Amino acid sequence: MSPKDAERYDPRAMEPHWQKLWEERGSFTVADTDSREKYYVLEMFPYPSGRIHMGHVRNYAMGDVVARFMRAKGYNVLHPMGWDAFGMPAENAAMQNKVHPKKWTYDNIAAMRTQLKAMGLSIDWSREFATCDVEYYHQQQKLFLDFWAAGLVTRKKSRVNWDPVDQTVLANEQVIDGRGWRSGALVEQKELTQWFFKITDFADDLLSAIDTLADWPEKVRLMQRNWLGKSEGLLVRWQIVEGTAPEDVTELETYTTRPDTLFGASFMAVAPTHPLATLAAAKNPGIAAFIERCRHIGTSLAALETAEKQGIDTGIRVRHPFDPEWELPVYVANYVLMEYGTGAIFGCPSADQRDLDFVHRYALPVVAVVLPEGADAASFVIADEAFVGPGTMINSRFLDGLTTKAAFEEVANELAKVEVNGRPQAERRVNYRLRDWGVSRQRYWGCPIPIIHCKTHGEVPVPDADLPVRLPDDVTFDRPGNPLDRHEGFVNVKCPICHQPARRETDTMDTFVDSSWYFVRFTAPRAKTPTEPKTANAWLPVNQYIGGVEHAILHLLYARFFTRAMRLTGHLNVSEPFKGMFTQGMVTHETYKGADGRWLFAEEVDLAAIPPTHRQNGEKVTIGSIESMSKSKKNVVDPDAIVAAYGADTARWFMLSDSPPERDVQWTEAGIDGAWRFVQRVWRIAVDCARPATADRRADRSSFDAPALTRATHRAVARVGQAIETLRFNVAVAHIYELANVLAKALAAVESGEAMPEERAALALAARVLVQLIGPMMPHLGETCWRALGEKGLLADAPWPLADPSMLSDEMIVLPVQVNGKRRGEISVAQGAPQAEIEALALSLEPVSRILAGRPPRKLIVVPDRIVNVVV
Ligand code: ANZ
Repeated sequence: MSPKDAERYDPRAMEPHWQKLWEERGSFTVADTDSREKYYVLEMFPYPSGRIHMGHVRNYAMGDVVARFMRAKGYNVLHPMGWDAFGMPAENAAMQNKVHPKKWTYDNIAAMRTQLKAMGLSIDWSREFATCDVEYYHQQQKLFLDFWAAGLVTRKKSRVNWDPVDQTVLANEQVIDGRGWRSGALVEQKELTQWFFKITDFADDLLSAIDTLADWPEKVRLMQRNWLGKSEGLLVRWQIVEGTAPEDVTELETYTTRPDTLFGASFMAVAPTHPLATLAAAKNPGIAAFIERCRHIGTSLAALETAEKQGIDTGIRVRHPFDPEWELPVYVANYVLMEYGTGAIFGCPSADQRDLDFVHRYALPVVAVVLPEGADAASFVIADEAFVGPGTMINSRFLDGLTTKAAFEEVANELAKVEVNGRPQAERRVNYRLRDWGVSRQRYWGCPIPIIHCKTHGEVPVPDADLPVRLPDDVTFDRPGNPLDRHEGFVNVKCPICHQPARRETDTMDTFVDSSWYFVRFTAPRAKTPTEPKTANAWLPVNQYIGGVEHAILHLLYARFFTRAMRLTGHLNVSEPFKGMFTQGMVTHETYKGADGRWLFAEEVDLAAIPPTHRQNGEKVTIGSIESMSKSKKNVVDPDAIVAAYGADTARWFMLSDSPPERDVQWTEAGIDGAWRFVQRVWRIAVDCARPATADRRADRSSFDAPALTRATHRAVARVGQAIETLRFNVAVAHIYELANVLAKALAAVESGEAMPEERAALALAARVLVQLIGPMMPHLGETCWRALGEKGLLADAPWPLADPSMLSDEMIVLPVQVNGKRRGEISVAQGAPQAEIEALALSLEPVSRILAGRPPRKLIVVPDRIVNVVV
């Protein structure tokens, strides 16, 4: 098709054409040796479920805009793609459909690769890999052994969530209301020997380095902090009243962050698996039965917190540290975790809601010990709600009148002086909620752990020459459990040291391990070592990482751990994996319910009817709430269908245009139609501008304000660039619409075909720029228009246009930005730009965000057209 003649733009013809050309020319293949400044942009790699969904389209469209923009800005851009390919769904498919996990996975990858390629992403496909490629997990096994040698891997007994149906360990997140997320079976707690990565070794650093992550969303940093859960408290040893505990146990150690509330204590509680509970259970079947019931609640704090607080009195009594006459009962309680602190607490119901809920069941006393500011001591009581905040101490003997903080110090100091069994009665202690990372999975479709168990030599690493430990292909899925366990050839090996019969480890690694370093591997995907350290250091950290907020905790934390562990073992030398992090919102859609209450696909509903009806049976349909697209609610839109009907550019444009990228975007027919119309509009503008004017207009009759169009063009360049740099794609889109409008108006004015030379120049510049600005978002349309305008090369190779500052001056103003009175930089904004835009720009300035380190400013003062003051 000759673009110039075409009235309508046909993406079906043009999109594959450009994709082929980019591929042939290797437009997006990156060389490490390129001397231009490096820029690494990455979207979280997909799980090969079989089809891409709209969330992927949004995610990859955003990353592609950044990649294409930075390339046009002159950077050497790395923008790779791969597959997070191990995991349970492949095994489930194997069990249900009798297809091998490997085939299922690679077939899915092939299908999804085709889909992603149809989106026209500027990806360096030469670096593609899947985590289930033996070349990848080979290197991962080496990393495991390096970590092992560095003391970062341990094997220990731990209580795990056990899914009796799937016969596997579940992460806490996979236990929902006490049931396995996949099987729905009641989860049990089981003691298993498991492999762990010692992520807790890095707890301090993982926490303090969050402050350096200035380009991460504050909510993500907060989630990381909370997950690490640093708390500063006191270890308190309580003396057990003689003769009340079995086997003459003499003390009970508790961990508390609120020693100030010690005089409000009304009971002690130990975890169901606490040694004292075990001893008590041995003598008392009632206690044993209670503990057995507790085995069926998940091990997570969340699971424990939602479960009803229950306990049982053990008959054991302890003495209050400040009053030998004061005895407190020791309970076994379901809400106390063995893995946290010491697995034992003192309960202060007036200052802790869980304790309050607990005592309401067991009629234990509630004594208010903290008076909130402004409350009246005489009338203050605690009923159903504990007061957990700070205040003034009451009913607390020598602490009365102190602030909670001072009381904490007082108790800590006093108890440090007292000795119990030769040790101080209390010691300060910093605790992290973070646990070591259990990486063992009793599954087939994962990276084998390269260890051999020998009766004589214990755990022996598989020698380097024997790596990789390959997953055998000939496995069966006809029974639950781990197929590797019953694969004789895999299991039975010789000890590498004594050559006696030994047993191969059959656990495979958690798939989170695979995704913890794939971004490093992209820097040298074919290396015979896990990394090429020099190359890794040159590319890392990833400049901009983009993905779903659902990975804001675990994946990012594990990747941060891996970066540290890989640095320790010499594989790279950077401190953080991701400099910039962006979490995009979800793609949502209306939901529809039939008369029988079942979800319906949009295609099944006649929406034009009033009220909407079912196309087949004519029954009334209720339009439900707007929800994230999900197969279960049938409110999904298939990207393939959209690409087939409108082309990838239209889908990309819509995904970027409608809402701020961090917010949810609602998929609507009207929205996609609007995007489609804009595609056609840009095309018409390009065609019209390419048509040579037939005659010169007489110099005294200008048809439009050419200087104004040129100024608008430069303004658009500046604004769109700034918006993309700050990842405000919807704002970029709005500025592009603006330019298109001005340009279209000017074009309409010269419809007669007559234009003055300066008018023609202004139109040509505006059209050229418009095409360049849409390029990162709608690359195929961009290339087509670029050609239509008479350009010879590829738009993908063209540099980003430069805005002439003098053209901005009457419209754009430069505002200095101060932090606490000191000038830290400047922003350029349009005169009279909305306050919100100025504020957002000022806060996104690198020096400002660094100083703020995620905290909101105390004050933000914008003096219109003069200055921005940030007070921290
Ligand atoms: C007495 C107390 C009084 C507490 C009070 C709180 C409020 P963070 O801040 O998360 O570290 N705790 C300690 N170990 C526990 C365990 N293994 N399972 C369940 N709860 C446990 O929480 C520390 C607080 O959580 C500790 O302080 C302890 O209860 C409880 F008014 O001690 B506190």
